[in-house]
Amino acid sequence: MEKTWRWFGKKDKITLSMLRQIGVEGIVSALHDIKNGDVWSLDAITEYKSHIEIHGLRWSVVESLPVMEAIKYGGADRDSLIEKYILSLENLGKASITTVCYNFMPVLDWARTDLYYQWKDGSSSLYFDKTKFAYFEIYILEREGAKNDYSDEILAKVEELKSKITEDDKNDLIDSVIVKTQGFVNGNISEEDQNPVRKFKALLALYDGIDKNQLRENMKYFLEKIMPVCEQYGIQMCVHPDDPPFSLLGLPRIVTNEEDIDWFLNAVDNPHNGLTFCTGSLSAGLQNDVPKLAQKYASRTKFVHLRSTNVFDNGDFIEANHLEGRGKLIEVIKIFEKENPSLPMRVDHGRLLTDDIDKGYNPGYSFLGRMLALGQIEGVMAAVNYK
Ligand code: DNO
Repeated sequence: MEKTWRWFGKKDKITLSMLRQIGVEGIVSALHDIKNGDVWSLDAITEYKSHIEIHGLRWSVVESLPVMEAIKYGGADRDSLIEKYILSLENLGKASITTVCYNFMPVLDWARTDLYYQWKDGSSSLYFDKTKFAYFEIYILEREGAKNDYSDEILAKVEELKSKITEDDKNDLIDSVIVKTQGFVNGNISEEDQNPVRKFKALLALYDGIDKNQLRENMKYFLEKIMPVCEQYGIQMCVHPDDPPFSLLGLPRIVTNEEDIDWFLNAVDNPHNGLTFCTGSLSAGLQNDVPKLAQKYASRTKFVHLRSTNVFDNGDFIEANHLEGRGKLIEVIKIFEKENPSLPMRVDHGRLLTDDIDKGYNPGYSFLGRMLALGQIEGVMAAVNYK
């Protein structure tokens, strides 16, 4: 597979020269400065692409071209937003950038409660604490009916947390769930928002009455509209699985498991409608056998994200070392190297290790942590291809 790396543009503290030195071949990036929903002009795309190429690399994958909420919930302006999306795709096609990752998750692009969960060795990783998330829904968002989504055991832990949580802890939790994890990926909430909780509640309200079937229909509608431009320019659309792959905040989730993946691939059975195979997101769902899914969907996979998780009995999950945990990366790499070896692959998330700490990297996107993982994955690729 092609060794790619997610880079956040010229403001990224990790430079293209650093990436070249560690053996990265392709860049995964987006025009992060363009407001969500606005058209990516051919000029802006070409300028960005040349900047990457001057550094001896190529722009391999767009991650992400964000799908606006109104497209997902089927708002009145969805057709005009899809028109703009098509124009961006057309411009990407003209610039020969043909792999486009996106997601169809309502409101949140991904969810974690802890960005610096401490490991015994002094490093840290991302973590999802189910009790904290339940507390966030029940007592910070005050979402109606939220309690019904949790077991008595979790609810008892939530009450315990409520009795001791400080104002600072609450603000940290808000910051982690809806600000810090969202802003840098062009999510709905950014550091500049004065009242993120109010804004978040308003976003959730947009999905009142939208169930799983409706969200599926809206995804199908979107895909059908964009397939002609994808066919014309050879663009491979690849949806990212929901992270985590289970229901949150009372919102429907439609890319979580085998049944979901079958559904969207069959609903629009076109080779340009594909999957981003994220071993990390999929592994956080106990229903998923990750290598089995990799084998089944290898031909419809257009892009691979490699990371792993461990899921605990209480429903929490941690981002594991890349070669450990439920992601079963060794098996997955073996499958993709055999079935679809030209795929772009990026190491996803890494721990904060030694010099990474205090560098202010985006959550999950450390330098040394990801570099270590890239080295491990490169080693596995070399081993599985050794004759
Ligand atoms: C987080 C990422 C997501 C992902 C998008 C794809 O680290 O996995 O932000 O890029 O959901 O659209």
